[in-house]
Amino acid sequence: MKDILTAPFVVEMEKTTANMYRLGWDERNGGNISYLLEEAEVKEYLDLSRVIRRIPLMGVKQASFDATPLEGKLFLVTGTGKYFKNVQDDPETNLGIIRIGKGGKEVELLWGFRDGGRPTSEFPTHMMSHMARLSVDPENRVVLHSHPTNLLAMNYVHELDEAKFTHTLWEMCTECIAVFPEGVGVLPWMLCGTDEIGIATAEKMRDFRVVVWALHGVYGAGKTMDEVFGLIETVEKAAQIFMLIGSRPRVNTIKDEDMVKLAELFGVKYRKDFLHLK
Ligand code: 2HA
Ligand code: ZN
Repeated sequence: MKDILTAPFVVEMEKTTANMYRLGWDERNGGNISYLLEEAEVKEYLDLSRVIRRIPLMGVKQASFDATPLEGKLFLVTGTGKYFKNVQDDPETNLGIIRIGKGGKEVELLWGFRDGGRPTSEFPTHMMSHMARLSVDPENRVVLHSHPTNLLAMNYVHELDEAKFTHTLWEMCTECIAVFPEGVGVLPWMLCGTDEIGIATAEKMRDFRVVVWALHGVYGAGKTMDEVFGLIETVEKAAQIFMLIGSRPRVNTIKDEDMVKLAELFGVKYRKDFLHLK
């Protein structure tokens, strides 16, 4: 068996959490990531028949929650209450590799959470988001939640209408419409760690890879860690420009007609209804 600490997926998770911490997006225990792994890639590092412990999931309504499509699937996931700041120094305590048990109501721990820890309290929302993304993109593997600073600030001063919010972001950097042509979904403030926010997030995830949780943070999803990280950093950059402009009068802007040219140049399918075209 190879050393799990050298596995590319573990190293990628360490680097991503460290980056996000240093960007100031994931203070304290803020943020969580789940990474769907291939059995073949994990088998090189772990004996998949060795279950360390079984962990029932909290925050799910046992009767209605159903993650049957994920049964048997393996995930690398950040731990509840754990700090992104500490992942790189002690991955085995702050991360875990789990296999989804019956209906997704419990998981089997195969590695990690060495101090008796458990997956992020947001894991049910992650599972629902994975199912939603997989239904529209069978290659989706990463779901990530974070509290990017400027995006959060923007939530306090910008209308939370999806079309308007997306349009403003698209105006803030030329390539935004090419990076997230489907726009961003926006949910109103909701209580986190509940079935309700999980269901609402998953519903948005059918149409968007980025879903803003108003006054809280953001969920991102994609095929690779780079794709999801790139999405969030582009949205955050646009929000930063918006906040830097503040209430100063805008002298110049990117026009909707220019955005169309860009989307056409990149050959992306974009939300035409989020633009005001003549
Ligand atoms: O994991 O960010 O939303 C801590 C959080 C919960
Ligand atoms: Zn959060």
